[in-house]
Amino acid sequence: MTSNPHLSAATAAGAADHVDVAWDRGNDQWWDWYMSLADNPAAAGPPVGGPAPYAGPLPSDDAVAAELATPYALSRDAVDFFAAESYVKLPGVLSAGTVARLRARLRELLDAAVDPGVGFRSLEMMWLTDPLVRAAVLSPRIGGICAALLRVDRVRLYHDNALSKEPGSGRTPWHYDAHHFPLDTTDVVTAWAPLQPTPREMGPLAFGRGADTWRLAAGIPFDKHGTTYDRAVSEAFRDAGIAVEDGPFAAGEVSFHSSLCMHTAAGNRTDVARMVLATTYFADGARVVPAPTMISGDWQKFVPGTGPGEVVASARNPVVG
Ligand SMILES: O=C(O)CCC(=O)C(=O)O
Repeated sequence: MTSNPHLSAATAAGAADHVDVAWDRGNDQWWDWYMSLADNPAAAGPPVGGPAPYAGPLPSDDAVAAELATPYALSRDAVDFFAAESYVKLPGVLSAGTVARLRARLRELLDAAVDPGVGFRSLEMMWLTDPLVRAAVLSPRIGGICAALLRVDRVRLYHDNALSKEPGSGRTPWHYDAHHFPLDTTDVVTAWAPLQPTPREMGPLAFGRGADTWRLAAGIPFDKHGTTYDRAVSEAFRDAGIAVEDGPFAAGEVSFHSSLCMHTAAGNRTDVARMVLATTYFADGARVVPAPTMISGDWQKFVPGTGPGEVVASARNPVVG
């Protein structure tokens, strides 16, 4: 077995599915590792042009914050769809101007912090220092949607994430987030907000249909060194006839997926970076699991001072919405 170059000697040790060891690098390195586990059998097609940049005037930070503070008219059908499918895509959560403003800010933050040579660039905890990102991450509009979808009174923040899949970067492997987040609840939801219109060729987030589909993957041995897990999940879904929703996102459309939702994303074969603000929230009252694994990354950064078995309610986990 060839060891994965993104792993340290400690995390590489043992069998390919041995993950009961702490992650010992940063979260950006975690993403580099995780993306390397994607099976990229063949290019899905030729390079194509990406979406045109937003042409209208950019709203002020205050206007963005005001928009993000207003409630979203969530339909009963959307809540029912989320319960049945473990994800839902909602149109018009953000205005096109807000999308463009957030894209410009996340680009600045990523460019300042992350090596431009990396194909999948990530940055988290931006909300602690950037007021515009804070308005989005602590948005009553987004937090309200998440609480309503989970049918709970209150959600707390787990973390924010800027994710930039650069032109030419490959697939995101199949996974479900309950495998990652060291939280003892599956009442966890990620708001995945693309920061441009996102056609299929750009690799929009794609979902395995059906709330129980994760069970097909639960018995597949994880492979921390290579792509066998991702490939086996694809095969299991094909054999079971699982439908995959991999359609485009319009500007301002946001998807919400639970931690049991199986999801993936195609590579980006456009000439524009696929930028996303992905923010995760959980039902108030959740605890840290007894034994987090290396798949949880540098999780202490997101829940400082909170050990295994303890309720997650640190200053970095405010109630949202
Ligand atoms: O953006 C991607 O390609 C993956 C994101 C993801 O898996 C998530 O936000 O849960």
